[in-house]
Amino acid sequence: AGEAKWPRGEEKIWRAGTRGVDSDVPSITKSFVNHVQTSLARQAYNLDNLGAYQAAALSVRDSLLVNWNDTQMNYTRKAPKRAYYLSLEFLMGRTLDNALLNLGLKEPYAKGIKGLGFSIEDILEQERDAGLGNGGLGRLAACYLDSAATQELPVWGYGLRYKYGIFQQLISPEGNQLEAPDPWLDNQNPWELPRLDVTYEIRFYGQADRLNDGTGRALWTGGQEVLAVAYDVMIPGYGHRTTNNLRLWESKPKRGFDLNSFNAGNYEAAVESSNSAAAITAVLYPNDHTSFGKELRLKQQYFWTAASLADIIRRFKNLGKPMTKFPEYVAIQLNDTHPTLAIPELMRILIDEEDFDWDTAWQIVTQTFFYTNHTVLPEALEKWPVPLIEHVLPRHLQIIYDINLFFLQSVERKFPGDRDRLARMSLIEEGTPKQVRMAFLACIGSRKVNGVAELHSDLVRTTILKDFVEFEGISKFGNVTNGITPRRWLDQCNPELSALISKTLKLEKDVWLKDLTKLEGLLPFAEEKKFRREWTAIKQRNKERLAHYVQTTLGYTVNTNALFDVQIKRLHEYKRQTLNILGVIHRYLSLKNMTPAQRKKAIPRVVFFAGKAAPAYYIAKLTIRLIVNVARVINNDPETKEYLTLFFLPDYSVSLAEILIPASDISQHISTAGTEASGTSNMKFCLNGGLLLGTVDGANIEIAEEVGEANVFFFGHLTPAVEDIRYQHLYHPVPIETKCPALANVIDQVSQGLFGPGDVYEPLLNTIRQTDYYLLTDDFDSYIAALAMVDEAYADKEEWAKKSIRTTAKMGKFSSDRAIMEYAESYWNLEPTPVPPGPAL
Ligand code: GL9
Repeated sequence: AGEAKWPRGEEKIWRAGTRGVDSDVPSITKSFVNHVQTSLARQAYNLDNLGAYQAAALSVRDSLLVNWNDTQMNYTRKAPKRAYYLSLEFLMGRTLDNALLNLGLKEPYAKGIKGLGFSIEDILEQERDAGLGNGGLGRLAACYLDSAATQELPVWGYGLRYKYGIFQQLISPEGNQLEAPDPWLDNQNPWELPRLDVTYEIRFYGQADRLNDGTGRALWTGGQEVLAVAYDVMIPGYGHRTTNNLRLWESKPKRGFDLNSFNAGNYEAAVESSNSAAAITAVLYPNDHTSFGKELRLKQQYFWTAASLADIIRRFKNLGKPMTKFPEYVAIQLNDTHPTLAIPELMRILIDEEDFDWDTAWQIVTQTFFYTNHTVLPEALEKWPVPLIEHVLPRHLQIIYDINLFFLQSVERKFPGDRDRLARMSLIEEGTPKQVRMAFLACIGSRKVNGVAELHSDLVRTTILKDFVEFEGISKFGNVTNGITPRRWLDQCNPELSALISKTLKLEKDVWLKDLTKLEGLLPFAEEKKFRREWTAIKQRNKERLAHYVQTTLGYTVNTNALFDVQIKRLHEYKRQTLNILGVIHRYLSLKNMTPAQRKKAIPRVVFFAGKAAPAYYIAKLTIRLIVNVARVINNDPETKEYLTLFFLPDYSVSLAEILIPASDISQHISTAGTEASGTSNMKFCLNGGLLLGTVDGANIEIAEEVGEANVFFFGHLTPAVEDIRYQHLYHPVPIETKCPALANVIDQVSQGLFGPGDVYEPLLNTIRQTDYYLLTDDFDSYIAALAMVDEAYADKEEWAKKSIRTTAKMGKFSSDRAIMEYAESYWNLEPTPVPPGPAL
């Protein structure tokens, strides 16, 4: 490529300007003090830990920005194909530690900060989590950004800059979940770059008039116009300079306030429309696995997809290519159906603004988009009422109807006279009101569709999208098994284990953290007693770190010699936290029935729960209440507390996961078979040498394939049986006392008030006594048997350590680097585009 001419002034004068912060301790110290004085306007005498965190963050940001600039410049120059990851959720957690590790600057910063009288650990604790997501789906997006940057892929994320992230969870004295706002931006956010000049106008409501001039065009006018403002978040790759971008949109009024009302003295009316504009990105919807059909949520989805597409198209147009080349330069990944409106929006732009005919436009669209499905739970499949879309997005409804018309015509040609099939496949579900089926729209508008683990992708192909597989052919429907970034989920959260691995493999961590299959080199060391001792000692210190956390937050002393048993995830019936807590009660009752001598032989166990329930999910909230009240009784029973205690840790977050995961001996992933699409925390636990107790579901299956079934604890019915069993529950119910006496007894104890007034729990218990949709009565006995196997295995410490080492050693497949490269190669057709050494122009 020809060298561009220096644009202004003298090149060497520009080049002599500072470029970030040098990596030596004196330079870091200087930059830190400089930020204390000139960015924060403080001094040594009034600098607290929070201020020190901010100064450190601003200093690190200087380096990130230089890399970010060079990366973007490089992409602009080389003009590679780019991919865009559209996700309503990015569950980023904290940034400072991750940025320091990815830049390789943790040590000099720790030293520099120490020299200034602060400790790096205290400073890192000051950062608030960026909780812009609900759970696995949002955290997956964050892991993928880390991996895309690490693989030097030209990938940007697009999302929303919620003013309030996922709610803060409090637990009342009765054990109820209470929600409080998460004002995460209140202390300023050093990691974002406001781009007040990058804005787009987004329209809602109004009317859409077809021009009827033979072109298919329409004019969309009137309604409300809102401004989308860009905020950029730097995403550093690990071990090199590529620093990608996550662009988050904030909504704001197009005009400050309504001047007519203002002049008439009606100040409330004057600011009303500005308030309604700001409301769009005010708060993250806290629901997982439910589709709600609320107008504000629809506005979020359109606001975000329209702003993102406008931005992507503007960048593409700078290349000077015709729009027909768009799919050669742009791939757009739809993270679930949330951004599906991008499909009719691109059609609208191509037809109404770019003057393309329908077929050409549809050709461009269907070459550009890719759709990932993340769940087969029926209640989670998004549907929007037709009248709502018509009201908010009148032009898009016309386009959706047109897409549907042409689509059904082509189905009719392939399957003539098959009326049922047409009804099943229509984008519009009949009913009052009619609804738009977003998964179908995402499917037919995309070049490829994938699920997130082998079993899940099979279920997508054979259940929810079966008709579409028959119509479009199987090759469009693939699988990309999820992954996790080993930087955050091993090196950052478990630094001692990371160091032991590097020492043992005789490799710099840069090597194996970028090629996680290298962990296999640990296998022979499982046989060495000395290594096992080191391995176990690290687990022990991680358990003590968690115990310290529990001590300082809940005021309880935890027995760190016990087996640590962890279930942390969103509260949901399908994930069966209820099965776990009923299992805990069963263990408690067994302990109570033992003689002291018998009890002495029991394996002491500490059970940890954490997770949030959707605020309106009554049954899930009752499960939390039950856990908290069982804990209160069991933890205070002098007969048993040596052998069994349990804790519900409030306000689960990425940062809390980073403490819990390295400390677990066993973790539970016990969804009813066929319901958990993948799960990703299962991978995190196993990577940190925690063993897995689970059902034959999601990615558990592939983990077992890798680490060997001897190293996991499986139980429960398999996916193909589930449907039949549910049918039996409905039409040939067997009383729980007959079917599962052990469970019946546990439920009785709850009902009779062993853990506080029993009537409170009746609605929860009835879900089990009645339809038992999630098969607790069918899986309980084998669950208890599996827990006993865990006890037995844990009794042999040497064997347990071997299992733990073998598990970590075989987790290479689950690096998100592998997953993102599958997307890049088999879906997006993208190539790594490294930043050349030295400063860019
Ligand atoms: C989820 C699935 O339920 C998980 O099994 C899967 O691992 C992740 C990521 O693919 O996606 N789908 C989904 O809607 N959520 C998931 O976690 N929900 C939340 O993020 C709360």
